[in-house]
Amino acid sequence: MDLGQGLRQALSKLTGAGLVDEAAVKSFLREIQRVLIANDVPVKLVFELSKSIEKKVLSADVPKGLSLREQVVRVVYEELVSLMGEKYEPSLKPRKLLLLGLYGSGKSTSCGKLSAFYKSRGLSAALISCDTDRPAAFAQLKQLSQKTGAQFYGSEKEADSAKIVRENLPHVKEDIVIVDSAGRSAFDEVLVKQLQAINSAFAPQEKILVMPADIGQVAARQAQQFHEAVGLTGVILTKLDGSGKGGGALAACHAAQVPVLFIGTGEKMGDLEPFDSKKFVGRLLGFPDFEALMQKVQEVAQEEKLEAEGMDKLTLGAFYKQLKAARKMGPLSSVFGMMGATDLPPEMMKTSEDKLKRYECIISSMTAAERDDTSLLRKSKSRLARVAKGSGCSEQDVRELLTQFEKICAMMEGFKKDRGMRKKLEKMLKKTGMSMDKLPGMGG
Ligand SMILES: Nc1nc2c(ncn2[C@@H]2O[C@H](COP(=O)(O)OP(=O)(O)O)[C@@H](O)[C@H]2O)c(=O)[nH]1
Ligand SMILES: [Mg+2]
Repeated sequence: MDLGQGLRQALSKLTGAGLVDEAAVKSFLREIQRVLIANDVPVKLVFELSKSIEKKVLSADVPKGLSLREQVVRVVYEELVSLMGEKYEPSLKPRKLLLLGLYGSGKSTSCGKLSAFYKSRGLSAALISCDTDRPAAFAQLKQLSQKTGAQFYGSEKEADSAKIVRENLPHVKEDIVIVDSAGRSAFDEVLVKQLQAINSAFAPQEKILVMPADIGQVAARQAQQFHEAVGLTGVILTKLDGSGKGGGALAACHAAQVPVLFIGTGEKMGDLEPFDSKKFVGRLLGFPDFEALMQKVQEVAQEEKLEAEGMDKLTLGAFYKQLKAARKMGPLSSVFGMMGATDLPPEMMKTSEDKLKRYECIISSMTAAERDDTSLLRKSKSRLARVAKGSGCSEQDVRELLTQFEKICAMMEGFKKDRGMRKKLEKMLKKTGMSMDKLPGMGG
């Protein structure tokens, strides 16, 4: 199970629990610990994190408008963000970048991606091939430069990489100059000497170590070694698309105070993004725009306070309205999940257009009293038969509707302790509007 899956599962267990109390929070924290450790986040960091979550959740005052479960989600989000590090804002000033790292870490690919990134920001870019070890390295980088439209510099015959820099640099006119260096299968003296020579010939503002995310917490030690050899300004973590250990590598780098500048998320030239821990964690937890969502939850809670009571009982009429609204917006499972309604019967969320029409007929065939109190229909065969006949549906259809409705009522019962959960759900449906399109599965 990867980090995102594990975290989402733990969260949905917690938010699905009928009552979120101290015991539920503690068992949730144990699960989070297990997931993080299994995903190679250093144990020391995991314990610090869970201690800090526990302290914030159990001893701090819950901010206005948040229930305990929402508070837990918020704190977990914030703590994970601070575990993974800072957001990187790439400078758009002309500058020189040296990429280094071991074999196959993704250096050459990242050189190409970086040139594409800066070009998309309106800067011109140059690539200099200084990998004189691998025979195909020159051709590979040249090809990448053709893909991204970067200028290419190098010398296929020259074996001295520092000399390549010295000879080519004076001719480079581009804003962003990126040097691709040779790797080794392990960190050693030969590599260090070569990098130091390039470093002094090139004098780059940025020295960026490229590491694949699947090395997990080893990332910290590797960064340390390279830092001592040439001094690093940051790292690029590649292959975050395939690795469940990305969280471990990110956390380890942050703990070692090595900033993660970019992450690579695929083999294509566009698959590079400046690292943003909020975005990363939001995606992991399944809420890409977590802050907007949280704000909405709080707004809804505030409004709800101002409003008079009057919706203490869920009626079939209100249920029907809700059902129709839910259909219009597409699957809302992530919003509902966040608010604790993970047990919403899936068949209800998937109710077909046809069924909705049938439900509408059935409900409109009921008397106001029956809509207010469905037990009348359960108690009286003749009432049930009358509604079925009046709506042109079978008695089975009517019973099915009652059953679904009763399930919802039972679920709502479970939320009684949770301030105005039902009203929140109803308001979420009304309010969410455009911005919810950004959530997973919300499109269309
Ligand atoms: N899936 C994925 N593959 C990557 C990523 N970055 C690099 N690769 C692949 O990793 C392999 C090694 O990359 P390369 O740039 O040649 O590594 P180098 O030896 O450090 O220069 C190539 O097959 C790349 O396509 C990434 O972010 N995601
Ligand atoms: Mg290479």
